[in-house]
Parts: sequence; structure tokens; C-alpha cells
Amino acid sequence: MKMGRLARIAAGTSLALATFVAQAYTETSGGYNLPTGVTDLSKEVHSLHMLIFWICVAIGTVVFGLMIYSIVKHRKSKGHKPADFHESTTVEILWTAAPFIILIGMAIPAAGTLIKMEDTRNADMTVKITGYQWKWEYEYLGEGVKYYSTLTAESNAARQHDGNGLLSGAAWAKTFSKAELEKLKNVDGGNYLVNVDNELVLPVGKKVRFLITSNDVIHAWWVPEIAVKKDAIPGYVNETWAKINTPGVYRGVCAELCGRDHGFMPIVVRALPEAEYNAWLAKQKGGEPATAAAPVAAPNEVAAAPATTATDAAPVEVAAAPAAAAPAAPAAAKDLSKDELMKKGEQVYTANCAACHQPTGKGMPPNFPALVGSKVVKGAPAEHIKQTLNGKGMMPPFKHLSDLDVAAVVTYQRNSWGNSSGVVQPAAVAAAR
Ligand code: HEC
Ligand SMILES: [Cu+2]
Repeated sequence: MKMGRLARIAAGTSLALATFVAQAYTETSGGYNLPTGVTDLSKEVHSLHMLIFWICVAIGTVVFGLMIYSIVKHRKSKGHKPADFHESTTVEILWTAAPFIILIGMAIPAAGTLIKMEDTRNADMTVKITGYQWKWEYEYLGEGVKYYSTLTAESNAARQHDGNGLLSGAAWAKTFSKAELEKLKNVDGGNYLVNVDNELVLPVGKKVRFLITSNDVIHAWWVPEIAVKKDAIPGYVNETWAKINTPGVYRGVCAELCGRDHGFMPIVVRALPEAEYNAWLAKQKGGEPATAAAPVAAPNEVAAAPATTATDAAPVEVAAAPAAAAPAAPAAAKDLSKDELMKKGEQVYTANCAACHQPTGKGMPPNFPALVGSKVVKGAPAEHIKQTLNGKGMMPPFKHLSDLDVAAVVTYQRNSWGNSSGVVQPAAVAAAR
């Protein structure tokens, strides 16, 4: 009678386990399983993961099955007497050989995939990825295109919101109600905390080499769907690669505990068909005079224009090219209007400063001072620029921002929330470096 119940429990447990395993095996596993991903390598990684998973299931079933069977079948209440023996050479050889064979069986296919992951030769293009507290920088090597990628302003504002106003002090510890949590799910187009202002745009079907490093602490660049997860270590460059097969948007996060806002530096990769990617890249090269590399890229383009189009169109292009390139080179020295600086400054402020100094400029005293009526903000521009570039105490340096960005954010702080302390131009920032 007792055995009957045990048998039923055993059957029930195995059924539940089998269902779970079957679910884990399929794509529609409700997000519990590793994703199959969109590169050949990510598929290999997934099948390796499944292979080893099944080996574990088999070992677990055999070991626990035998154990449970022995315990139940030979229990003391049935009158069994324990056997008394030791030093069985056969058993010892067996339990050494069996795991050894299993491990070798796992290592052979795994090594093949690992070697492929490390093989960054013959890449079609290279993107340098730099981690910062708390954002990513993407640089398309040889293209003169680089930019920062930060949590969107919408998610960033929402994460600091308690439903009534901005969180401050003890309000961080507030427990959210179900309704409030539901509301958060719809923030930022349903991508609350996993959306960025500037996505990493890549072409499909091209081998992209990633050079991964960091400017401050250790971060890790992780996008599960393309099977890339690499540490970003200051002073050290890690290499890996991906060749994406399917256009789409693939999200990831920083996978290394890298400081206070570690959870707020997501990654978004947008894979485009090659033609669309090329159009995007051309547009990046055309715009943003702020990119430091723009003057380098421009002469190349000028040189290429007459060579490829030796027709009537050529003189026009040659004439147009220097004109387009001209503003790029002396961009740092060019003066901007207050409106331009304020508009840009607000973006830079939201992305870089608002977390501590708050969108209202009121800060979070006593640790994060208010900028409203601040001595530094009202004082000499040189000191304001210096503190922004070099940081002070708990404030990190912002040297990595372009001259334009620093000038804009300083101007923005000097002329917002009732402050009125004049305009700072990029040239002043360049001089202060
Ligand atoms: C990680 C938090 C943090 C971020 C982000 C941050 N700051 Fe600060 N900021 C501080 C702290 C802390 C101080 C006080 C430093 C001190 O005096 O020791 C400060 C002080 C200042 C002051 C001087 C205020 C005063 O009256 O003493 C200015 C100006 C300033 N920050 C500008 C900026 C700008 C511009 C940015 C964005 C580009 C920025 N901060 C981003 C933490 C931060
Ligand atoms: Cu990080």
C-alpha cells in the first residue's frame, strides 16, 4: 500500500520534470532557456548547452534513481542488513573512468566552439566598445564614427519616479504597488530600462570584430542573442566577434557589477540589411561635427570623390566636399548660438548629470549639491569647465565628452532653473583641457 503511494509520487515527479525539460527544450520556454540566437555561433552555443543539459539529466536520473531505489527497496524496516565491504577495485576504476569519459565527451565539442569564438581573423569591420560608468561608447574604426549609448531619458526619468514625483532619500526604499509596477511595464514602449538613445547599428551577414575595453571599472558587454559576453577591462582590450544572420533588435545589459548604476547601462544592437546599414553609416559621417574623428574622415572622402566619378558630376562633388568638410574641421572653434547650446546641453545634462544633480538641478543634498544658485555655476566659467572635465570628490570626470558637449552642458547649467551666468563656447573647453 505504502509503495503504491510512493510509486505515484515518483510518477508525478518524473512527469513534472519531463514537462519542465520538454519546455526548456523548445523555443517557447517562457524565457527560461538560453535563446537560440541569430548567429551561427549562438546556435552552436545553444546546442552545446542543450547537449550538456541532457547529459546532466541522464546522470541525474541514473544517480538519483539508483539512490532512491536502493534506499526504499533495502530499508531497515523490511529487515535488510547493511553489507560490510571496502576497497572494491572494480568500483573505484569504474567511478574514475566514467566521469573522465563523460568530461572528455563534453570537452571535445565545446573546445571546437570556443576556438571559433576566439577566431577574429578576416573580419569585415571592427567596432571598439568602451564601457563607462554608466554608458557605452561605440567607435566604428576607420570610419570616423563614434558616439555614446545611454539609457533613454524616458526610462531614466521613470526609474527615479515614485508615481508622485522624483524619488529622493528614503523614497528609494519605497515598495511599489501592483498598479504602479504595471504602469512601469509600459514605459519607454514596453522597453523600460532596456532602451538606449543611440543603438549599436550593425549590418547582417558581415563578420564584425568587437574590441572591448573600459575607461574606469570592469564592465561586461553582453547580448545573449548574438552569444557575445566579454569583460570590458580598463587598460586591456578583449576581442570577440559576431556575424548576425537576421535583421532585428537585440537587447542586452552590462553583466558586471560595475557600481551604483550598474543596472542602468543597457545595450541595444540593431542589425540592418547591408544597404540600410550603409545608408545609416553615410548619414552618421555627414552629421555630428562633434565627433573628434570627423576631420580625419573628411579628407578621405574628398580624395575619393574625383577618383570614382570622373564625369561632369565630379567637379560639383569636389566643390561640394570641401564645403561640407570645412565646418567639420574647425568645429571646436566655431561659436554656437545660445539656443543651440541650450538644446544640446539639455540632452547632455539628462544623459550625464541628471542622475546626481536631478532634472530640476536641485541635486540630492548633502551628497549631491544643488546647481541652482551654486557658487561654481555662478562663478568663473573656467572653474565650472574644470570641475566638469576633471570631476571632484564623488563627482566623476567628464573628459570623455566632446568640447561641444561640455560647452553645451555648462551653458545649460549656467542658464537653467533661474541661473543666468552667460554662455560657454567649445573653444573655451578646448583651451581648458
Ligand atoms: C555621480 C554623481 C554626479 C554626476 C553624474 C555629476 N555630478 Fe556634479 N557633482 C557631484 C558631486 C558629489 C559634487 C560635489 C563635489 C564636491 O564639491 O566635492 C558635484 C558638484 C558639481 C558642481 C559644483 C556645484 C557646487 O556648487 O559645488 C558642478 C558645476 C557640477 N557638479 C557639474 C556637473 C556636470 C556638468 C555634470 C554632468 C556632465 C555632473 N556634475 C555630473 C556629483 C555628480
Ligand atoms: Cu557596467
